[in-house]
Amino acid sequence: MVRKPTPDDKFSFGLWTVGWNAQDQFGSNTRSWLDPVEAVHKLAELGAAHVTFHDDDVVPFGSSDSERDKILERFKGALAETGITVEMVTTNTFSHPVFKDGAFTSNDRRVRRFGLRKVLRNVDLAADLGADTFVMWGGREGAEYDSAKDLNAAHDRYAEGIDTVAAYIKEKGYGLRIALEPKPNEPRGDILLPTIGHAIALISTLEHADIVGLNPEVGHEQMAGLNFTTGIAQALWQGKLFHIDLNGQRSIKYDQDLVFGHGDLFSAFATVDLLENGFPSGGPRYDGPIHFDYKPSRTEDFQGVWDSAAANMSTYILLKERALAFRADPEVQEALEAAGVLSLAEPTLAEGETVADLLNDRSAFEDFDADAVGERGFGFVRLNQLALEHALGARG
Ligand code: ASC
Ligand code: MN
Ligand code: MN
Ligand code: MN
Repeated sequence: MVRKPTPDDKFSFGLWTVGWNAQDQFGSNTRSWLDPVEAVHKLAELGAAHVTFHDDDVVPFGSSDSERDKILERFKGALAETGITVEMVTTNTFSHPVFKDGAFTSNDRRVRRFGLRKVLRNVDLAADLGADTFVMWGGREGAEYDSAKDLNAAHDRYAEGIDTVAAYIKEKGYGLRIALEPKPNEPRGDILLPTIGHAIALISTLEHADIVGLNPEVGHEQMAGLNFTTGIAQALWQGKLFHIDLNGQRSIKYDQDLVFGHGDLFSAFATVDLLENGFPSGGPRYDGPIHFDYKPSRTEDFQGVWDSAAANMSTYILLKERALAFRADPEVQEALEAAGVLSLAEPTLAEGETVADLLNDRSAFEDFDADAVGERGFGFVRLNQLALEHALGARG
């Protein structure tokens, strides 16, 4: 039996996840609309602590101000009744036809200005609800055709848009940080900021880079054939892992948004190990919410929706137990030592040593026996097997 999640687990769900009506490219919806108020109650029962949403998930696009106020009042009532809080808010700048060529990078300036206004209005709501993070997934910022976009100007406009929102957050004194969410493709043929690395590079050019970081999604990196854990490790190292989207993906194909662990399970183990145990020799830690961005498969009815929501949390709890046991195992500590994992934290030059000192150190080069040192075995396979046996629950 897996223990039941509690709010201390900091589990969080997008309302668009359990609320997805399962319409896809090839078929109409297999489930009906889910009232966000019902979703909040159900997620609270299951043990979640937070919800997140796109503006349009709660307030339908085009609602009048008075309709919006009424809907939000009712929504806030559900939050108050359940104790669920909103830790992140994001903006839908991808569904309406007006955004078919993007929002911040649309070739139509009127759309860029409308997109910015939609985002800024939602920043106010995020602050009002006490969220910490404002996610930007630029799903339509991209192209199908290389001739369709001036890519120099597109990066200028993307940076301009993000900096404008960041400046607004600072001007208003909101306690919000922006988290960009990379994705390589789908719904556009190619999306700008396709991976964690691309996004970090753009952030470094921003005027307000200090409050802009990342919201990496497991499946989005894996769609690009990349190692998600390696990606978030670099984001952590650079102080940019502001938020996370956990889900499952089975190799390079369309965005599956499976339950966490239902894709590459052993990679999910490594992700939880990093989130819960940190780096082997210390370093920056993630302490934000454990946010799931998955889609209950189209085959599921509402029972399946709630089973799948619970499955994300159960998988995380199980992997966390296994990851803690892995690091606590003396045999693993010994294997880490033998593999040199812990010695990587030692700087390559000694304290105070200069390049000239290194050049004068004959033991480092002239007298260095590369052939002898080249014979060393690192024992990584043994270490990996220990990880696998822990992941499978075969050890302690
Ligand atoms: C988001 C986010 C995504 C997309 C997608 C919309 O806010 O994190 O990955 O929107 O879930 O379907
Ligand atoms: Mn996805
Ligand atoms: Mn996501
Ligand atoms: Mn998604």
